[in-house]
Amino acid sequence: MNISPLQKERLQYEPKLPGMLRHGISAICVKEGEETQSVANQDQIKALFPNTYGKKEITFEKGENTSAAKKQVVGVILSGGQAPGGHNVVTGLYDALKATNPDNVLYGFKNGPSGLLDDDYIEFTDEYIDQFRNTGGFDIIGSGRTKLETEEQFAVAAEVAKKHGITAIVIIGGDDSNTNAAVLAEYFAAHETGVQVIGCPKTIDGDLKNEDIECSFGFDTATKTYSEVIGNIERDANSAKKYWHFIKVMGRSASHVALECALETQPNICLISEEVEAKKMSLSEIADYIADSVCKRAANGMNFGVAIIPEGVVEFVPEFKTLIAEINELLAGAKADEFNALPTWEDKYAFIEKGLTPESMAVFAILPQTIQQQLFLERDPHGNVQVSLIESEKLFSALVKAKLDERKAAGTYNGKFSPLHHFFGYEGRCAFPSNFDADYCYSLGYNAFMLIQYGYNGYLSKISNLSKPADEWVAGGMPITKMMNMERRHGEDKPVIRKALVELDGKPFKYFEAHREAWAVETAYTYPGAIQYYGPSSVCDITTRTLALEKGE
Ligand code: FBP
Repeated sequence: MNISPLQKERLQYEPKLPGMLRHGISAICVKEGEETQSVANQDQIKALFPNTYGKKEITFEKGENTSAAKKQVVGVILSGGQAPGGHNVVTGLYDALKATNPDNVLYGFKNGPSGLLDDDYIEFTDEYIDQFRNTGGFDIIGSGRTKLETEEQFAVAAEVAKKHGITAIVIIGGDDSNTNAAVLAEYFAAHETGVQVIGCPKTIDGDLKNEDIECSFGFDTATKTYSEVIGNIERDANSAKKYWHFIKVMGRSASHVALECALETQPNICLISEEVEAKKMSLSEIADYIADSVCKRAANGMNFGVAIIPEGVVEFVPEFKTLIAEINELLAGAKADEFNALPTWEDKYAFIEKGLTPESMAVFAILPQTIQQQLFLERDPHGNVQVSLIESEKLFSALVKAKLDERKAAGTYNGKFSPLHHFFGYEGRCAFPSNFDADYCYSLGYNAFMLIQYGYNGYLSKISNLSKPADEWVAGGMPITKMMNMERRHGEDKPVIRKALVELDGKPFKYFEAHREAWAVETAYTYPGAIQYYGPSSVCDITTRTLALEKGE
């Protein structure tokens, strides 16, 4: 196989484990902590998880390994969007499993949870796994978005597990996948299958975190990758001095990625969806906010700038949410055919005008025509508008342009506005994991096996103290039920891990808030440069600004 020089080097990199896991498998013992309670709705969660609720949190320590000698046959699944480091979770799991007993077996179910249901798997060997050490991507077994959530699916999973003598399943996924891991763990316990389930916290979006999980893996590498290119663009903007760059960054719902990139690069503007929602900002208010920065900078002779737009922002604009709901209603059922049969956009526009409330029509009317058409063309299988496909970077630059035209006409602005658009998302999801993610993920996988070996079920692999050097990291496990509360989802009350949105009273946002007024007017850009894999630890092993600020560093 032809591999790049960097990949060749990275295959040799030895990920760092937490100090307490460094003394060899035979010297890892368990320290049990307190019994746990769910973060809210304790009675309901306890009733739904009678076999797995209330278990103790645990940490691993140096000491005699007292786990039962038993052959382990483990299945691993990668679930959802790619996140750098996923391969290392698998290699860490494999190494701990083989170091414990060379006869242990690791299966990888292919293409996400559907691989388990379809009994589509590979058995890992040294030769196969060694090609993937410290590399990005999920191509080691593939990923998928099938949800494991119904009793029928659980019964199939139990059958497949029985067929192969599987003793444990490791699910590497986000908040939804780990919620489902907890439900599967409860099912296996209730049906006395003897199969354990362990989860690992993954997502570049950074929205699977709570008082136990300091961050999900992949967030570090993805945000460093985006920050590198945003910094490069800032430097280009400051060199050419002629473009305003509107940069959308991934993060389906929460704005952690946008905020971290802003902390790393100090752009002129960064929208935070959670703030937009809290302040009930309208599209027009957001456009004015950006236009103010454009005007102030133009007045100082700077007709250039950089604005970061979080992918999910439009869904946090209350009036836009209402508009989407009305459009979904307008095209429900047979009305979609009636609409699609109309020959011209003018006819369609008249249909829309008749169907929307005046308030929503006013919002619709200010959208650029390409976005208006996108709202009606790109629909999911249920006929709903696919908000994630809306090019919000273009939407906001068009709205800002309209504001600037008005200001020009009023004589309050006399600059030049040439916008350019970018979307950074997929570029960061499969990057070579940073040293942090390579170490963190390997530790998560290694630790997941220790949880299996000690018989835990329905636990999330937990590595904490992450802002410190790896030898000070703390390895252990937390019952997933501890992280759960009841939420209304698709018309039903469900037990779920709460999605962590950006906290407006949290330290990362507060830092940003304290500086953004200056950044909006000045050119205060910072250029993080590319991820460094080799060199001084002060450059290679640093984690995110978000984590450092959260830890008060
Ligand atoms: P996960 O929540 O599964 O980790 O995925 C998050 C994400 O990377 C988002 O940032 C993005 O909106 C979405 O996946 C894109 O999904 P897809 O890969 O299906 O296009």
